[in-house]
Amino acid sequence: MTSIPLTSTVAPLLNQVKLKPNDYKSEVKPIWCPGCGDFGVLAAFYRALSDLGVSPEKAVIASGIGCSGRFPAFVESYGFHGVHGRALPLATGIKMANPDLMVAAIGGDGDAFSIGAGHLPHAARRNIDLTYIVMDNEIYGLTKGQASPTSPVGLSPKGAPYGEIKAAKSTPYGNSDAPINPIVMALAYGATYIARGFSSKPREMVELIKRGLTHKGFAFIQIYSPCVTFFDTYDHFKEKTAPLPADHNSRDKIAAFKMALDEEHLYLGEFYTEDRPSMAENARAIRERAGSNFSMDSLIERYKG
Ligand SMILES: Cc1ncc(C[n+]2csc(CCOP(=O)(O)OP(=O)(O)O)c2C)c(N)n1
Ligand code: SF4
Repeated sequence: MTSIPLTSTVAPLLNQVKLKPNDYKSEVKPIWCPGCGDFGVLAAFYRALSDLGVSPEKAVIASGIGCSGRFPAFVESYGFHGVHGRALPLATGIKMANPDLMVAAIGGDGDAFSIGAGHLPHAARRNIDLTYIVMDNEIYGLTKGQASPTSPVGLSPKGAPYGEIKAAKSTPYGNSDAPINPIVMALAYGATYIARGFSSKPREMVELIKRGLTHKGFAFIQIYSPCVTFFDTYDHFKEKTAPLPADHNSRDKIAAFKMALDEEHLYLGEFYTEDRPSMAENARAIRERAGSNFSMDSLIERYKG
């Protein structure tokens, strides 16, 4: 078996340019509502690229549909605004076609955990070398406030267990579906970097994004990013979030599950990290095992008539 070096494919992309965070702003001005949590995530993303010294032409962002899906347009880099729920397949294709790029996928909780949920386990188990940032506002923002897979039980137009809600037309008598737990999902599926941030905690977010972007393999970052227009959860997250305890061992998966399942706190920080060969490394190792026999033409010949 070929030995596989555990090095991120993005290492050669670091410290290539000296640009300020504002240099990563595109000419397209965000059209998010004033106060939307997504602004904080975008600013942290600019800062992370600047700190890492990544050249804009070496970065690609893929997104699905939603307010969150507009993200790539606001970054001075390559971007692909795809269809609803398909950020991960897009990002996977981009990274496999050109592993020498830094690839991020961005989505909302609906995009990631509802229509696109089938893609998350496969990106995680393959350990594709990219960073997936999910801006979780616990509602469908773009389509005006329906319940999402992370909405709390009880969400309705008349009120909610927390936060102010102006519309939840999909659940007029209250949402009865239990919310999913994204960190537990990512742990169970085998993601090799798993973290949670909050858009009101900029410094912490920048560090998590930088760690994700430089991690070898699939990095999953859930970021609480309140939707001030349809479900204002700022006070809820300010009250419930807490940094992971200083003695949390992020190499211990069972400990990570326990912290993710805690009902008292919504912990922020790095839950889990692991070294495992990435999808590109595995593909390269298979090519090496196939040796000189590997060519598309010989493969086609073998299956002809
Ligand atoms: C195939 C398909 N189904 C449904 C929609 C309608 N739609 C657009 S965005 C969206 C949900 C967006 O919610 P989320 O992903 O949480 O992102 P947010 O807008 O909150 O950032 C839906 C259902 C669509 N565009 N395409
Ligand atoms: S509707 Fe909500 S998620 Fe969309 S831009 Fe406005 S505040 Fe942000």
